[in-house]
Amino acid sequence: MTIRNDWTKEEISEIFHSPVLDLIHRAGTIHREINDPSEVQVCTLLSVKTGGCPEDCSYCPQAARYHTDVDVHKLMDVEEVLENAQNARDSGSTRFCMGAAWREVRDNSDFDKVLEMVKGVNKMGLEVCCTLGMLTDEQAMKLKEAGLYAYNHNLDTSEEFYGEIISTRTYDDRLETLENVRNAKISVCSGGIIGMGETTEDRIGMLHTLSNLPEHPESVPVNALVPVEGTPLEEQEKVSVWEMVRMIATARIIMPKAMVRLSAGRIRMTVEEQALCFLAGANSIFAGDKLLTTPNPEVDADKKMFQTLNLRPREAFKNTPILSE
Ligand code: SAM
Ligand code: DTB
Ligand code: SF4
Repeated sequence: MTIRNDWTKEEISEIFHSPVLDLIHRAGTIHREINDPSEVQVCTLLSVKTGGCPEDCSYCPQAARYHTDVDVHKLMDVEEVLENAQNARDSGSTRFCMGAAWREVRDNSDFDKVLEMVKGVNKMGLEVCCTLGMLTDEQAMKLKEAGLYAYNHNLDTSEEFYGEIISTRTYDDRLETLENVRNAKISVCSGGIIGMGETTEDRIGMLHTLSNLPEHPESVPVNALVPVEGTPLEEQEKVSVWEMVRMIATARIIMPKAMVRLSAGRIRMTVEEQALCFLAGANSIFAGDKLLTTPNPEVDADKKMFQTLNLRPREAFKNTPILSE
């Protein structure tokens, strides 16, 4: 399997626009060459610092400037976070991702506390992931030393559309953080959101940027917008399953070794729709009845879905390149 970092937009567009059943077949074939298609990684999210964020991301319920129902909460205590991680592990999760509504990490006692959380979760044998906003080189190194396995930092959309969604930071800021994460030898998790009013070209543009990074992200989350009352995108229409399928399948074909994560938006998808996403190469989900602040399917409903589709939770650290110490 050749891994390419020189995809052109035209090539990606051709794949993206191919007849949908052909697209699913092609992506599914590649998926089966690399992964056991009956394995899906189960990840758990926890919002360790909620709301009050100074940024203006139009989709986000945690931005202080929008009037949403989110309860603002300061950074959680280390023990409480570790209890949550233990529960997540007990219910079958192998990756635990801690999210903070920060623009960027600051070198203060809150960051020291996050480093303690990372250490504790790592000791439990979970893949520990964080999403804390922008990071410097040094902060990335400190997280690595504490045992961080992965860092989530989404490009969200194309470079061209980015300014329509967020004005308080640039696409280049995002790319710089991804570079800092990569340099620190932390596994990269980066993807985006569909259903924000972007065009198909924007979706292809984002996939083009991700697939032409010097190394592909090890994990690519595909989120469907969860429209939240009070945010500028509250009225956006739901995306169809075929749009999710096209994103997932194209990501699988152009970044074959990445974990492609069927992320936000499952709450409005049927089991049949999710099955199409797994056929198209998705091999990871977020479980637990809450994502960061918005609802997600109940744990029991997901257990039932796994039984119906004969899926198994994937073990931690499987087939992931050993990121050298
Ligand atoms: N503050 C950090 C940042 O922006 O990088 C980390 C947390 S932020 C909530 C993580 C990601 O969640 C965003 O990049 C975005 O892709 C996703 N997200 C936030 N709100 C969403 C929504 N309403 N629907 C779908 N995805 C959303
Ligand atoms: C990602 O791409 N999706 C997750 C995770 N990375 C951090 C977050 C989805 C958040 C959805 C909105 C919320 O629950 O607040
Ligand atoms: Fe803040 Fe992250 Fe939400 Fe943007 S996506 S408003 S940076 S929490």
